Amino acid sequence: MSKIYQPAEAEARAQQYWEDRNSFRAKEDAGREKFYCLSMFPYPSGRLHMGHVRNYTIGDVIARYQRMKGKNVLQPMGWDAFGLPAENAAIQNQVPPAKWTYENIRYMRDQLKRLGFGYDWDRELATCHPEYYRWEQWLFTRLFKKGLVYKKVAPVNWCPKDCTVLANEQVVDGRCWRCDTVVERKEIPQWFMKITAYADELLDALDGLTGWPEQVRTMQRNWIGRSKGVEVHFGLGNSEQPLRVFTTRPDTIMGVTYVAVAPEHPLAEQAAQKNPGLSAFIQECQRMATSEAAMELLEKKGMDTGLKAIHPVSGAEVPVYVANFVLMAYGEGAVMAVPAHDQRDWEFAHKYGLPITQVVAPADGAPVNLSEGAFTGKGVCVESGPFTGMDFDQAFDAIAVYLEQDNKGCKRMNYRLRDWGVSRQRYWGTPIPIINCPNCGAIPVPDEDLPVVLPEKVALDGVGSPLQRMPEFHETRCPSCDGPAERETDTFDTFMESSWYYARYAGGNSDRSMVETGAQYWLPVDQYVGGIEHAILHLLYARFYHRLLRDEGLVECDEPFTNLLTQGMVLKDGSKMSKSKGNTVDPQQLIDQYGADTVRLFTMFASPPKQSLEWSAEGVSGAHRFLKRLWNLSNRPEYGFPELIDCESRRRFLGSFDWRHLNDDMRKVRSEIHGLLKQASYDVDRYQFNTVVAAGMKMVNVLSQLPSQESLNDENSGAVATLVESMDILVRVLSPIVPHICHELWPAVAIGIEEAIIDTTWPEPDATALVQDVIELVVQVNGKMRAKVSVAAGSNNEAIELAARQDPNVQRHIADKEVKKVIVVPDKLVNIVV
Ligand code: ANZ
Ligand code: ZN
Repeated sequence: MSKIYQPAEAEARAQQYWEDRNSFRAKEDAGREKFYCLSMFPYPSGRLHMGHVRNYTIGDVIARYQRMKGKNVLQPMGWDAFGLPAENAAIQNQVPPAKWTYENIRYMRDQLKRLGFGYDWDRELATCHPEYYRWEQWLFTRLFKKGLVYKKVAPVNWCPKDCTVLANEQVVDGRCWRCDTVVERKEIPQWFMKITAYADELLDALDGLTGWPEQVRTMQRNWIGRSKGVEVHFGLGNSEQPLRVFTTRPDTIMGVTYVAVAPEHPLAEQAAQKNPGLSAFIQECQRMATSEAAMELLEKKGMDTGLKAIHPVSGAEVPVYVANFVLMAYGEGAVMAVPAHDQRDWEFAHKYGLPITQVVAPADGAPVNLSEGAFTGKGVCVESGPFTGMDFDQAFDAIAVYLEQDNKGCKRMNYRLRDWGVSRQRYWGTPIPIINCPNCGAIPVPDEDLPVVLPEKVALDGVGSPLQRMPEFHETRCPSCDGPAERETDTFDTFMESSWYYARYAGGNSDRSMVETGAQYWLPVDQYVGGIEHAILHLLYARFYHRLLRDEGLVECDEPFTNLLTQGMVLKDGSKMSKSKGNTVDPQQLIDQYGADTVRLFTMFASPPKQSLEWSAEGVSGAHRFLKRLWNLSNRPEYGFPELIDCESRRRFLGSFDWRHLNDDMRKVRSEIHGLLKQASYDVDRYQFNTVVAAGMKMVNVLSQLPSQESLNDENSGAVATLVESMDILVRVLSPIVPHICHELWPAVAIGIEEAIIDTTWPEPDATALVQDVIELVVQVNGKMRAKVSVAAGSNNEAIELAARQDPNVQRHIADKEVKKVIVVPDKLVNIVV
């Protein structure tokens, strides 16, 4: 072994070794407990960035640690290969998206291998391969038949100059990012997946996801946004159809002084036909942003339609307004306004001079001043006719019953969650497996015609869709009537592919089924690691898709990810490392300069996984210096002793060594090492890898201070044994984090069989080493051994006798007998004669 630490060579040797032995190939084994460890797969953008390195190092450390704990580990890797950047690159560099993507994959795969991540590369997948997306198409046609997907008209951002649909991020200040043309809203037919059919299940199951951060569960709860409320019907003079509103505060119904509808509401459109002022107002509203966040900041504006609605309880007439803060997509797209008890309604009423009527009072009788704002708390109903005196719950039920009996409303749940629009007017994605026939409508592509393969040889110019210019792609025949028909040229949202890749890995890349039966062994994922930015969409879509797979009989469990770790951001000078800020550090350059282990060590040591990591060049070189010190420990003369020349002889030497013969100094050293190991074992279970590294560093400090021995003899065997055992512990503890250097050091410094580190186990602290200066005594009763007790070294005979008598087993044997004599042989035994 080399005297100098040369990471590049050590790392190449270790990686070759793992590859030759297929060390990370995962195989189902019903007799062994499995552990499926997954890091979110990357978009093949070109090169790994520090965020990837951090994510994948955390995952790899967990996977390697679980392996050392005896688990059967699966850790796969693949590519989230469809997406917009490939199209942009294609336009800029005149290279087809497929070619660009495959080249990036090749480069990034090499980078991942160079970092020594223990992936089962046999299971690698890229979502842009037809072998992958064909199953997505297949499932979509199944869902079509079940009614879980449907087509409806929905708005998109449209650039009239480029004749192309723009993603939200391609609209900059209302203009096309490429040609600066003002973007228009266009309504086009699109496909939707019925995630709302699973809203309750997705929400309720969050309670069981105790292995997820509470923050993520809360975000998902709010996203689904289930509200318990009442649907109320207001009469409309001459119309059969009532005006429906959704309210969560039916207790305020007697305080309604007007109703407001969204600008897109049919009633608003109807009223605008005879009212040019109103029509202009509605158009103005539609030009404004309609995102909920923007809505909060928007100045509240409205206009009277002139229509009157009839209050379902009092029969009074109230005006109908169009208001810009009412969302068409929420509830019924209309609200009953209660200015006394809703701040938004209050402001609106003030602005337009509408009455404000108090109908709820605080339960404690406190006064309410409605001239300053609404009273929004719950309390008791006042001035509310039959409901006066009721509290919120009583009024809720009573009003719902009243409305139900009169056919003017009912209790219901409302959700913020919308169905998932999966159509993208993009080229680089999975073709939607639908054929549009003028006679038969939308017909799913039959199984035998799947996959619908995306043509890869295309030139992109950013104008229109290339698929629409390829009659050989879109001109087809109807599977139902055989007449001429058109294939869909839209592709799926790329969240589709990332919603089920974890299941595909588990089943292997089978061409017989979407998810092979072997997947049941691995699923669910035991540990998922990724960024918090995926807290809602990706993780919610995956939970939804998992249920679709389950209900199709493809997976058995209910949830895809048992434990979720969301790693913190990588920062530089306090702000997020990102291309747009121009403050990125290229991990490749670090790997070339210091080696993979240094990069891995730095990212694990700098902060615990959940917290943000501040980049530090000093930290990187510090990590490198530490690895050199670790390496130098292996060059100590002791490992050159003929008696300790290989693992086997070291193991024999330790096996025959009696730790009770350690002198005080060595006992202290050994106790320190085992104490650090105990700490590290505790921390590694909680994924606090920074303090595991810290424990390793302290061990190196302790061991570096041990004086070197020239040869092995009776005098120094304790010191040598302590060193040999400690190095063994140290190498094992660090091996998940810096596997390459540990792979090299293993045969040189560790005990056990002369095998690679990959098959080793996590060390257990020796309890007797932890207790400093404690000796163990045998306790006999009438000459028969009944117990062993530990006492502080140097204890007097009384203390020893007391400890012996207190042992439960000893007590049983002396309980009802008379103790005649107690003989104490210091450091050895106690004999109680009864
Ligand atoms: C009357 C009322 C009185 C309301 C009161 C609140 C307080 P969540 O909890 O988010 O479900 N609302 C209903 N549909 C709306 C829409 N399309 N656009 C904007 N606002 C809408 O909120 C439900 C409440 O939001 C409903 O209860 C309704 O106002 C409003 F003192 O009805 B409430
Ligand atoms: Zn047809």
